[in-house]
Amino acid sequence: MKPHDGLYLDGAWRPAAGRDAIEVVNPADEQVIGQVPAGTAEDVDAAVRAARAALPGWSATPPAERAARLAALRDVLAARADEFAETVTAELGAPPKLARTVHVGAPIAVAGSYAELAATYAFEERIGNSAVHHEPIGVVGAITPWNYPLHQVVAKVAPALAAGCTLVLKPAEDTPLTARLFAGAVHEAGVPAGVFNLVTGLGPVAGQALVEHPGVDLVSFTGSTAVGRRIGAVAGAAVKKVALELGGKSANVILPGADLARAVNVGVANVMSNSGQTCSAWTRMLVHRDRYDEAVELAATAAAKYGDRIGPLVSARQRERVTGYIEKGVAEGARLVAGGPEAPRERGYYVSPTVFADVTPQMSIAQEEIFGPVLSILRYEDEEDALRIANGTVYGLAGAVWAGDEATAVAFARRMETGQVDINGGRFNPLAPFGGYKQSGVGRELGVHGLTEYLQTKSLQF
Ligand code: TXE
Repeated sequence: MKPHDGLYLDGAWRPAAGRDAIEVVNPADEQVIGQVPAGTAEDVDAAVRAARAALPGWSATPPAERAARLAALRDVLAARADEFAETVTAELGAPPKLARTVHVGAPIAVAGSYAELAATYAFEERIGNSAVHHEPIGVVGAITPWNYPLHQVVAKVAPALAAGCTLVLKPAEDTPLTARLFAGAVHEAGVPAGVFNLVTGLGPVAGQALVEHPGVDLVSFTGSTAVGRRIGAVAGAAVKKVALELGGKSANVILPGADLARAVNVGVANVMSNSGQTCSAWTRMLVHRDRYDEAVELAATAAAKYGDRIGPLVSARQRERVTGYIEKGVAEGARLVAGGPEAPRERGYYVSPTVFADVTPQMSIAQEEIFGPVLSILRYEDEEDALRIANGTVYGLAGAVWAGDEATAVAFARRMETGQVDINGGRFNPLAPFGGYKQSGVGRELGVHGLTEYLQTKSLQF
C-alpha cells in the first residue's frame, strides 16, 4: 500500500475496511486527479476507538506541550505552503494567488494563534471559594466542507488539540486531497498516535456514522443548513454537544454618507472571491434609492473586470445549482446587469460573475444561499427599511456596514442580527470569533471563543 492510499488511523496510514473509492476531479479541466478510500461505519468505528484510547494521554499532556505540537504544526504548514496551495488549486479550482494567500495563509495564522492560546489560556481559575477547571470535552467528530479545504479543517483541529481533545476528521468528498496532506503534516508535527484520525468518505455514510457514534462527545460541523439541521437532531437525541457553522446571506449595507465607489468595489470583490463559495460572502448589497443607479453601474463595471480572474465552481453539481438560481432570478423579474445564464463551457465548471439589480427582498436570490459568483443589489428607502431588509432572512452569519463615520456604521451594526460585521472595510482577524445568529449556526470558531467550544467546566468547592 502506498502511504496515501489508506486512512490515517492511530498514527499510521492503514487500509480502509472496504474497497470503494471516491474520485477527485479538477474542476478547471474535469480531469480525475486522484482517488481516496470511501470510508465506512467500520472505519469510523476504528478511528473513534483510536481517538478514545488516546484521550487520557493527550488530555493530561501539559498545555505547554500541546502548544509546542501546534507550533510545530504551524511550521510544517508554512514549510509546505506551496504544496498545500497547489493541492487546493487542483481540487477546488482556486486561482494560485488566492490559494497561497487566503486558503493557506489564513490557516497558518490560525494554527499559530492556537499554539499561543494553548500556552496562555487559564485552564484553571479561582472563583471565590471554587476552583473552576476547563477540561477537554472528549472525542470530537469534525465534518468539514470543500469551500476552504485547509482552513475549515484547521479551524476545528487546532482548537480541539489546544483544548486537549482527540478527534476524527471526515473531510468533504470533493476536496479530500488537502485533508490527506494535512494528516501528513499533523504526523510530521509529532502529534501522538490516535490524537488525530482521518476518515475520507461520503457524508451520508462516513459522516453520518461519525455523528451517530456513541464514542463521539462533540460534533463540529460546517456545511449546509439542511445537513446541519439533521446533525443537530441526531446529536440532540443523544444529548451530545454540537457546533454548527452553516449558510449565510449576508448584507453589505451602504449608508448614505459612505464612500460609494469603495463600498461597491470591495463589496463586489468580496462576493466574487473564491467564486462566491464563501458562507460569509456579502451576497446582498443594500443601497439607498438616491444612489442606487450609480451603485448598480459601478457594480456592473467591477464584476465585468473579474471576468476570467475567478476560478470554476467546485463541481458540476454546484454549477447546476448556481445556474439554476440565476435562471430563477431572471424568472422572478430581477434585472441582469452583468453575467447571466450561459451554456456550460467545453471544460471546467465555470460561471461568470453575475450581478442582479432591481432585486426585491422576497425574491429567492435575496433569501437563499446561492454559493456562486452572484450579487443581488437591493434598494432601500431609509435606515429603518435597510435594517428590516438586512435582518429579513433566516440567516445571520456576517455582513458589512459603510458610512461617512465609524460611529454611524457601528450604531447600525449593533442592530444587525448577525455574528460578524465589517465596518468601512475591515480586515481578517484570526482571533475574532466567527459564527452565526439564527439559522447560520450554533457556536463560534476561531480565537478564545473557538477554544471554549471544545471545553467543559468542572467546579471544585472549598
Ligand atoms: O454541503 P453538505 P454540499 C452550502 C452551500 C452549498 C450547499 C451544498 O449553499 O451550495 O451547502 O453543499 C458532509 N451526515 N454550504 O452539498 O452536504 C459532507 O460529506 C454527516 C455552505 O457540499 O452540507 C461534507 O463533508 N455529514 C458551507 C459536509 O457534510 C454529512 C460550505 C458538507 O456537505 C451528511 C459548504 C450527513 N447526512 C456548503 N451529508 C459553509 N457553511 O461554509 C453530508 N455530510
